[in-house]
Formats: sequence, structure tokens, C-alpha cells
Amino acid sequence: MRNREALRHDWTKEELLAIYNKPILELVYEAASVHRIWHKADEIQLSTLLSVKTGGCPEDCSYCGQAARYHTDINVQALLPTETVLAHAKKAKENGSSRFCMAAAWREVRDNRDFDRIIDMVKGVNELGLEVCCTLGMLTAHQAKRLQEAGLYAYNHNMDTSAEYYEKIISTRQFDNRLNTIQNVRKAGITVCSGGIIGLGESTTDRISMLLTLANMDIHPESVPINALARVKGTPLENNPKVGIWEMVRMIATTRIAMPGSMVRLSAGRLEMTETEQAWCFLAGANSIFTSDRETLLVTPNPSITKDIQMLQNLGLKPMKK
Ligand code: SAM
Ligand code: DTB
Ligand code: SF4
Repeated sequence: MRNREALRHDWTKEELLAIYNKPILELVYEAASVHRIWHKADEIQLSTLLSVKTGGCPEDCSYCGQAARYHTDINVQALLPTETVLAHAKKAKENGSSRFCMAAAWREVRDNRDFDRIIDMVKGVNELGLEVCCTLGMLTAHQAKRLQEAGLYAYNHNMDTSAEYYEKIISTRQFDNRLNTIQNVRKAGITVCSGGIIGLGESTTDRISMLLTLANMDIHPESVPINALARVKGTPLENNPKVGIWEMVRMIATTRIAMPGSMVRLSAGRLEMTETEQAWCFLAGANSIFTSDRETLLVTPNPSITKDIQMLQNLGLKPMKK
């Protein structure tokens, strides 16, 4: 059954934990079966990510290389000119992307000239025939409406981790602020992209608790990015252990089973994975990746688009059309 009534919004912690902890082959088999009911399993959505404003962020997210308070090696970059952004978007389309995501290292959107410029970028990318996505920090209902009117298709705003673990990772805002922005996005008629990060030092229960927040929303986020912590030198989490492949596979499979109709995005962490490991993630239900012509996500390295296209060919997968 591929209708919205078949989606559940009443998952319990125990149920999701039991799924997450299943023997790995059984878990992947179940997730792959669900994936095949809801999606074309040979298609992967390519979403090109571009940092349109980099670094100098006032927030203290302890994983992030763009927080001004940590001494990282990144180059701060003011908001890019609209023409530069549109040139990247055009190239992204030529390279097979169906979605283009613009990210800004802001705590929140302010009603100023920079926001007017973002609105122009959204219009321009939309006119190229790409799904336009933005991730700009917190939004008011009015700002969300302006973005929707400009043609914004999706807004990325991650829960990042569980409500319980949140204050260990970020002190400059609260879990509820995130939920509030997601609500504003939803009400404005923009699709929601929201997921999180593993490898922050959280427990399995925290991972499940975060998934529960997403899976029990009235409407599931249309896309759910699962990031493995990209360890950035100079941030408080720089020495965290690398996320193991089976943890990533378990997280993706559980996300796929809990939110079968959503796109599940294998996000940060791909550079540290082999092709075989990424294939496990696709089998477990991931059907989207971030690509970039600059071989970076925002500030950390990502595989090149050439390498990604080669990987899809090797695996017999094809880029999803809009
Ligand atoms: N500043 C905005 C915000 O925080 O919502 C938008 C950009 S922010 C970089 C988008 C998301 O990227 C974060 O919420 C987090 O989930 C993810 N992210 C940031 N740094 C990361 C890292 N080092 N490893 C994995 N994911 C990361
Ligand atoms: C998401 O969930 N992952 C992307 C995107 N949303 C904006 C960002 C990942 C950032 C990885 C670390 C970096 O390059 O800063
Ligand atoms: Fe700023 Fe976003 Fe990085 Fe947090 S994740 S420090 S809000 S850019």
C-alpha cells in the first residue's frame, strides 16, 4: 500500500529500538523490502549543496566548523553574488541534480537586504527547473511565506539529536526552537527536510528518540538527512570516534522503516566510506545523496561529482529526475 494512510505516526520508543537492534541482515532485508514498495529502488536523488554564506556563525553547535567561537581553518565568506549561485545551480542541473540546496551559516533569517538577495536566488534557481531548497537557520512564519512565494520547494532544518541530549551539543538555542521553525515551514506550504547527526557521543536511545520526534510528526518530513559527524579540527567534537558503518546502516534502515514514504539522504560522512559501504546504505533504504562540484559539503570534503556518477554506474543506479 503506497498511500498516506499506511504511514504510522504513533511509533513507540520500544518498537523503534527493537527495529534498530535487529540482526543486521534481517534489518536490511526488511528496510529494503519497504523501500521497494514506496520507491523506485534503482533511483538516487542527487542534491547539490552550496554554501552561500560561510562561517562566522554566532551559534555554538559543537559539531560545526562554521561557529565563530571555535578556531577552525575555514575561510569566512560573505553572501555570494546571485549570479555566482545561479551559475553553480546551472552546472548542478547539467550534472544530473534535481535539487539544489543553498546553505547559510546564520542563527536565523533577518529581514534585511541579504534576505532579499536569497529571495532572488530562490526565484532564479526555481526558474532553472530545479527543486529549490534552503537551510538558513530559524525562520518566522512571515519569512517562510516569503520563501514559499518565491518558489522555495523545501526547507532543511535538522533536529540534529534527541531533545534529551540537545543541551549537551548546543546551548545557544533549544530543541523547541527547531520544532517551531519546522512548524512555520509546514504552515507556509513548503516541504520539510529534517534529520540529524550520529556520532555526537549520543546513546542509541538518543538516536531513537530523535527518530521518534520526526516519525511521529503529523506529516513526516518529506526528506530525512542522516549525517555521520564530519569531525572538524578546532571544534569540541574533533576527537570523537569515527561512526561505524553498521551504526549508519542501522540508522538509515530504521529511518526507512519508520518513514517509508520519505526520501532518506545519506548525507555527511560519505568521503570516509567505501563504495561498498555506501551500497549497504542504499540497500538499507537511502535514496538521496549530496553532491557538489567543489568536492565539499559546506566546509568539509565530499566525493567529487565525477566519482559519484561513477559509483552510481558501478551499482546500476541512476539519478532521479525531478
Ligand atoms: N545554520 C543553519 C542551521 O544550523 O540550521 C543551516 C546550516 S547547518 C550547517 C545544517 C545542518 O548541517 C546542521 O543542522 C547539522 O545537522 C549539519 N551539520 C553541520 N555540521 C556538521 C558536521 N560537522 N557533521 C555532520 N553534520 C553537520
Ligand atoms: C544536512 O543534513 N547535511 C548538510 C545539509 N543538511 C545542509 C550539511 C552537512 C554539513 C557537513 C559538514 C560541513 O561540511 O560543514
Ligand atoms: Fe551556525 Fe548552523 Fe553551524 Fe550551528 S550548524 S554553528 S547554526 S552554521
